[in-house]
Amino acid sequence: MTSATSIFVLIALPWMTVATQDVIVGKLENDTIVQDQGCSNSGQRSIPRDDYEYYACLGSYRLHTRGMAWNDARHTCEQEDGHLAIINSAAEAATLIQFYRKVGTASIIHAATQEFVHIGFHDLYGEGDFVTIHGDSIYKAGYSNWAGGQPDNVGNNENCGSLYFGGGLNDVNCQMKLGFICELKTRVGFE
Ligand SMILES: [Ca+2]
Ligand SMILES: [Ca+2]
Repeated sequence: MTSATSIFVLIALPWMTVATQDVIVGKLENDTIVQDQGCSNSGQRSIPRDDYEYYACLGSYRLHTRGMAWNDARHTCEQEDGHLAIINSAAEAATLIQFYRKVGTASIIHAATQEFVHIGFHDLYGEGDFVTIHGDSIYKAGYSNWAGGQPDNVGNNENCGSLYFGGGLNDVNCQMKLGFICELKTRVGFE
């Protein structure tokens, strides 16, 4: 090896190493499985999508900003291999509210209001019997913090679930067009 070659290697190798790592990290983020780190449920996995935001130890979420009726929103999430978001803890609720605020209410269009969004619970089976779209009581699912005065079943016709921008659950008319939050269902043991 000539001295000129040695100098090239010394200068070029660190740069080449960083470049290679960049390519690998990009591929991991786009194509493969992310491993949760530092969670009590470490080892659970979630497969991210570019249009979903991933939160370690909780899941991946997307806030759809074009308003839809609750059942149309439910179908849209299913088409993305997800489901309307189900809240299993106060931590998950806080994260969704943080996410909602980050996207911003102003970005929600064609909606009756920007103050709340559809999520995955309802009382369509029995008035006042609020269950997740997977059929569990919301109390059993782990989060049932209603906004003040809710549920109020306005017009005896509020049977779908939503989450307030300011925090807390609200029952709403299922036909009301609202933004909505989808959640990927790829985490083993999580809804
Ligand atoms: Ca109701
Ligand atoms: Ca209500």
